[in-house]
Amino acid sequence: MSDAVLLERRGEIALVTVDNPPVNALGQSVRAGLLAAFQQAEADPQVRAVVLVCAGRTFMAGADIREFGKPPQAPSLPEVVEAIENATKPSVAVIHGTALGGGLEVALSCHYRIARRDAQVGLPEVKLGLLPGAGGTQRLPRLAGVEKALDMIVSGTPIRAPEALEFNVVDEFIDGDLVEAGLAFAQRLLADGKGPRRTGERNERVQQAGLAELIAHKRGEVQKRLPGQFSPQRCIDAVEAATQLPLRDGLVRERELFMQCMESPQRAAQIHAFFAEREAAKVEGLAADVLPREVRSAAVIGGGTMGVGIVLCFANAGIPVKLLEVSDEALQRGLDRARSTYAASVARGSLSAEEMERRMGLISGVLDYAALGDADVVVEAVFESLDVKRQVFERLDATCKPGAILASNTSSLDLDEIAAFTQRPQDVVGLHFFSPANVMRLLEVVRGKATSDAVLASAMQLGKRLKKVSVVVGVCDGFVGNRMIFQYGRQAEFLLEEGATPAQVDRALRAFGMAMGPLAVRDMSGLDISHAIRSRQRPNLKPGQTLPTVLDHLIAAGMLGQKSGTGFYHYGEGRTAQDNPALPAMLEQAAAERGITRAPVEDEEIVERCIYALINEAANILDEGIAQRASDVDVIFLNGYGFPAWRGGPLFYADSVGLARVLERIREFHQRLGAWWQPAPLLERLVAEGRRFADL
Ligand code: 3H9
Repeated sequence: MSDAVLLERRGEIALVTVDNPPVNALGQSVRAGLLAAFQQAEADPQVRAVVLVCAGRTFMAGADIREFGKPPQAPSLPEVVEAIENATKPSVAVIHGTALGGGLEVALSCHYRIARRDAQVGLPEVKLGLLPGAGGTQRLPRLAGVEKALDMIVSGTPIRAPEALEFNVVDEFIDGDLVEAGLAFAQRLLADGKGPRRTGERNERVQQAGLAELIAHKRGEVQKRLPGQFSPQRCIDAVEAATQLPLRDGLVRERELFMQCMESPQRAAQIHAFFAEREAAKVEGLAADVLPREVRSAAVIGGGTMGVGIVLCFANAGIPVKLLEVSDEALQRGLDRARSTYAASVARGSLSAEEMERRMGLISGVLDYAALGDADVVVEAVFESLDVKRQVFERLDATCKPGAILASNTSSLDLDEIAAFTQRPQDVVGLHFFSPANVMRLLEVVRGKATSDAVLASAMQLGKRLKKVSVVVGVCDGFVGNRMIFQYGRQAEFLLEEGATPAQVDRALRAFGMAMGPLAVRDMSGLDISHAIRSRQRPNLKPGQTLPTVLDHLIAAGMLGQKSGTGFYHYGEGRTAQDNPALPAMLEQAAAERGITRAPVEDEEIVERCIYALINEAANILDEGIAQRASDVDVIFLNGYGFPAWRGGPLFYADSVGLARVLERIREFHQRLGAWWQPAPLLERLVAEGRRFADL
């Protein structure tokens, strides 16, 4: 037996306990321990049934991802689950927390499954560029049916225990002590004379009529929704095998497909993304003994789209929150907006009416700063003007209790200047939410010059409670994400002036994998906003840095994007984007102003110009210490800007292209296009030293 797995005898029952913190991942020692325990139980004539439980906070959360890409070590997980399923004594998996991936596969190979009501089960392998490789694609359809199994395996989204019960994945709910519940269930099995019930032998649900059509439909849908992604289609292939082949052959097919995914570069990128997200939670330079401040109540200033989105984040996390506005009318508009957002979720079925009322009950509206005196954290989400921020922060300084965290949601102003409006700059931090704040996962936590360790740690902890992916960034124009996106967006506009069309630029970048094209995004967020940022940046341009002028022409014509019905595109019935007929003449004029003639542009150039602009700027950001690490930049782009997870983020992608190649292209662009393409010194150093961003 290994240290991670304990085998005990409880009368006629063998109790197997997995104890491998933090998440009971199925590393080699757990696999070996499980195999040995089930073999011993099988061989022991005194044992009549086996109960499998996990210690700590969760059932097994999957294979040990850190072992992927290394030489395999016996026993493999498929061997382990086969031994469990084929045993002649009935086995019971007792599930709490999250039974995920290989963890659920182990549970599926047990003969019975019981679970806590708040447990979740799922096969999230697809999110790592993989598919379930220890029988999950063959056994889950046999229990839950092909349609449900396909949904779960292709989306990777776990289901909650009540749904698991409905779909036969779980047999019964349990309360109280896991071991006691498991033993009681096993004793009942024995008393009722029940023996093994092998999932792999339950063929009825994989042999129904109409499955071929169901699978073909799913394939088409995934092709459309997730173009360019390798593992979702392989997931479908594997489930299809369950409907066409006997278990043994289906398992062989699953293994082949699993190995294909394992070798795919997309797998490496997605696993990088997984660990990058966890790494981002770690803040450099924080004293080990720093204690985050407790947040029991919150306040948000400003009831616009952003402010209300932030209010919803607090209410969703169960934190009472006050919304402050300047007039009754504005306050009512904000509260109405909160209610109507929840009502839309209720209409969609993703929230119960009862839960909506509970959350609305946590939100209260106030008109007077005096009402904020007891708030543990205040987030300002008012108009982006330093003057307006000054008024807000001076009043917060005068009214908030000592130790309150004073946060600004500014997306581009200087946080240090904002902090200096108060007598307590150490309590000021940036919380840069992304719109819509209640939906987007990214939170840039801006560390000002004076921000104290305790306030920074509190902000990170708060981000986790709000279910955000929080990344620490330093102070500069646009922080990390927007500073990079300025470069990307500017290239998109230059490319239009040089001869591309909005549809071509957007199509090329969507084909690369971006969730939306850059020009469609601009139209959505409003061209007046882009124009205002551009105007603010104009005085700070360096010699040789010129700006595209197409935006000026659009604004002059009153074309502000979706809100005015026309921008880079024209929006007809149902908001479908069509060509803007006025745009070609504007682009001709812009080209003439630059002294160039418009000519066709290759898609490859579009992708390289936009993506390499991100990479070059990210290298400067790292050099200046604005981001803590290269993988943080990837996390920001994956969670806030629709960068494809299967490419791992801009800097993982740069490493995979090869930095020498990236630099070579940037140097060419520098020669041809001028100052914006000044190669980042860090990129030059890395290439000279033969290193990658991952080596930093
Ligand atoms: C699989 O199973 C393949 C099989 O089908 C076939 C095989 C043949 N391995 O997320 P947290 C670490 S593929 C190694 O912050 P939470 C994590 O890095 C796998 N390490 O906690 C972190 O370490 P650190 C399918 C893992 O409470 C620490 O645990 N399974 C693994 O917010 C805490 O993690 C999945 O994809 C792992 N599998 O969330 C599930 N999982 O402290 C992946 C976590 O050093 N895991 N760690 O930074 C999760 O979704 C979440 O971790 C979980 C807990 C929901 C379980």
